[in-house]
Amino acid sequence: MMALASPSEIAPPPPPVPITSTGTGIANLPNQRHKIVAKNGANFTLMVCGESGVGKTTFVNTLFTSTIKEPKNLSKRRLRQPPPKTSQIQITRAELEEKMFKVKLTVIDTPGFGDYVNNRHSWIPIIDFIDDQHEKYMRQEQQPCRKGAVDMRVHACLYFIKPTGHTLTPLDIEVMKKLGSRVNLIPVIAKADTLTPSCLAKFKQNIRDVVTAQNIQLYSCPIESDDDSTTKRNVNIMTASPFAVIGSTQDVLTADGRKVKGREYSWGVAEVENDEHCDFRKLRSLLIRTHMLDLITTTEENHYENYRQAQMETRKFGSPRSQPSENAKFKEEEEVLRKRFTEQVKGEEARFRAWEQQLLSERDRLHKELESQSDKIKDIQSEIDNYYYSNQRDSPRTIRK
Ligand SMILES: Nc1nc2c(ncn2[C@@H]2O[C@H](COP(=O)(O)OP(=O)(O)OP(=O)(O)O)[C@@H](O)[C@H]2O)c(=O)[nH]1
Ligand SMILES: [Mg+2]
Repeated sequence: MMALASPSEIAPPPPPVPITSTGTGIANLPNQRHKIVAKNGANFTLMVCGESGVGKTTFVNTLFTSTIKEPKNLSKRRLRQPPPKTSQIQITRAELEEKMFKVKLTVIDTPGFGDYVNNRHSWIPIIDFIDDQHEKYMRQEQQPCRKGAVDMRVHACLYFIKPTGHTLTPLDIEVMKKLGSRVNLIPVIAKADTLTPSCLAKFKQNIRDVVTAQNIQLYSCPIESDDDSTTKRNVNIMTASPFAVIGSTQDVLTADGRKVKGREYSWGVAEVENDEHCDFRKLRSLLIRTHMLDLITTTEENHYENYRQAQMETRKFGSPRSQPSENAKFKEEEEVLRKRFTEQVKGEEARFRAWEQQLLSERDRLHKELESQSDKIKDIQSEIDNYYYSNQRDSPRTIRK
């Protein structure tokens, strides 16, 4: 059951931390890598997905308003009201710059799934989109001139989990498995302000257990570092996963007079950028400060490479390659057909076995019948024999013979 956190369960907030467009800390990237990437600037693409109405668009807007002054496509008016339902994939771009280091940030907001009659296929366009970007990049790479190549491969995908307080749903498990094998998947608990701290801690543990049991592949960042404080910070960030977030673009006034982004309740304010209230700051830090480069590198070296290799294998053996947009759909249909076929075969096998069993018991019955009939015949035969024997003994004719 969802329960509002009571004021007694929310710890007093730490002092406010100002976030500005130059406060993203990208220049803290390890020096050599920083130099390499800084030459051209980096492209970083983030995707959000999850069930309908879980707070994805609000989160994207919160991330932008707390990080960048004026993101493209994001008017002030749009930020004042709750976002309308997202009906198609929506792309917002912004540029982050710090100490001459540029990052072109692209955020992909996706329509929520789970509210259709047919849930099974409503997330397929998201998987298609991810595969499509790998495919487009691979084709561009094969061209003689690769200048101006467009790269929208997804470097991190935030999967929003409904704050039910229970565990992952079968739909979550199914979609997370598909995503985890394609992108750096980061689980996020939406609307953390609707759960009490103890309920949230239990929920996080339940999710971790299911992720392990179901073998769901999540992004795991390198934790060890030469510098102890960095290692400590990395441990601190990763132990927070799944990241609980509160989304809000509204400025509200706290009891102690601070103006913060948050959600107002009769008992107080749930603050977006308060580590005691949620993990928003940890998640933002992982994405655009501490692990952005690792997310980009692992996408290139693991996920893109897996896709490229799989495609090359398919082509090598000469089977006609389908478009990635068809792949997921095709695979899905193939899976359904395979399941149906297996079920039919199983059904037929069971029917055959029952029939075989029936025949065997009929055979046994007939054997027994045959045995009893032959016993009867034997009895009759011996009766006849006895009869003849006694008759022959008593007959004078027989004696004469
Ligand atoms: N309590 C609470 N409500 C939230 C939070 N984030 C968003 N909401 C509310 O949840 C509702 C849905 O938010 P959206 O951001 O549109 O959700 P969405 O996942 O983008 O929805 P779709 O586009 O339909 O998939 C809105 O009324 C938001 O104000 C949160 O952190 N806490
Ligand atoms: Mg939306």
